[in-house]
Amino acid sequence: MKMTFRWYGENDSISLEKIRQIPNMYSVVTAVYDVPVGEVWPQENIDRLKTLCEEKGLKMEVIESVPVHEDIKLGLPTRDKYIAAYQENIRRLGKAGVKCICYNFMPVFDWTRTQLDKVGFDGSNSLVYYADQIAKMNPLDGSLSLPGWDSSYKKEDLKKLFEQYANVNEEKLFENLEYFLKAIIPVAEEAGINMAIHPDDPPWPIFGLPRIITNEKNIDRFLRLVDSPNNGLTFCVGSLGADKNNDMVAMVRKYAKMGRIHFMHIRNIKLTENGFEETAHDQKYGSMDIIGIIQALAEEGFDGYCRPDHGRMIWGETGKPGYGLFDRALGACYINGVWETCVANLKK
Ligand SMILES: [Mn+2]
Repeated sequence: MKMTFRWYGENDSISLEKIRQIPNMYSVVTAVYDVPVGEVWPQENIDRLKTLCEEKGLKMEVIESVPVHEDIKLGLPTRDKYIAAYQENIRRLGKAGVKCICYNFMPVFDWTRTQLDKVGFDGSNSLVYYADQIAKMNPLDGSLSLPGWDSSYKKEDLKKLFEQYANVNEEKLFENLEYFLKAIIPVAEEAGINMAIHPDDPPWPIFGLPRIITNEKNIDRFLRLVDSPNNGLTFCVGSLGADKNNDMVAMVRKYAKMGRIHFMHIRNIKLTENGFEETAHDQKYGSMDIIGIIQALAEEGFDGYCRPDHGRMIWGETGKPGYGLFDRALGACYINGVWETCVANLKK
């Protein structure tokens, strides 16, 4: 397992020097952030990021994300030009030595939470999702701004998108995903890149928009759409685990055995009657069987990438919600410790 850490490029308040000092750190997870969705990333921007990382002793083998243009998810006639740009991005990233690309296929909204700074029992704060708060929200009334949402959407743009998605149910979204995969996976194979879809977060429909990468049945279907090892998963524990019907340890074991997990996002959440709260990574603070998951990975000989996912804000740190240095670094250390113990026990 190769440990990685998300880095938001040169504007990130967390420096590569600091990331480098987290024990066992191998690669950053980053992206070109200043190019609009659907356009080709300039090779020099990609190469510059790689050089910056390598100067600090880190690899740049994982990209999160190359975002998918809405026209592709909607299946509009204009999708082909955006798919051509996506293919070119895969080729260019392959040239730069990237091995894994994380992306998602969630309509309009990326990960969704209702509060970013819920104070926990120990005075730290973290992101939470409460169903009763979501029920009161209307994304079309123009008053809403939540993390993971593209704040550049104007009220009218959002209204139009919602109208377009009125014709897209789960079946249609699967069809559009299949069309996209059939175009990009052969390019990824040639470029030596593993594509790793991120599950929907949370794994259920939001605001009436369909979501499909949500459970074992749908992931099985996704993997069959293009049955190539390069068509794989970012297995995000905190996303899939928000649905208590997902048997996380069994799913990790199954997909790791198939060689289809390329990237692990490991974090813990505490399930409540009303949703979930992000917690410290350690087993005892949340509802996820983090140790069981890591043990399954070790037993299956997992050699892909892993990153601590969102962290809490601790020790007075401020910054991008979920992406502070301190708690994610603690998360990496916890994962390292459990992993090393599991691997050592296997050798006994
Ligand atoms: Mn994730």
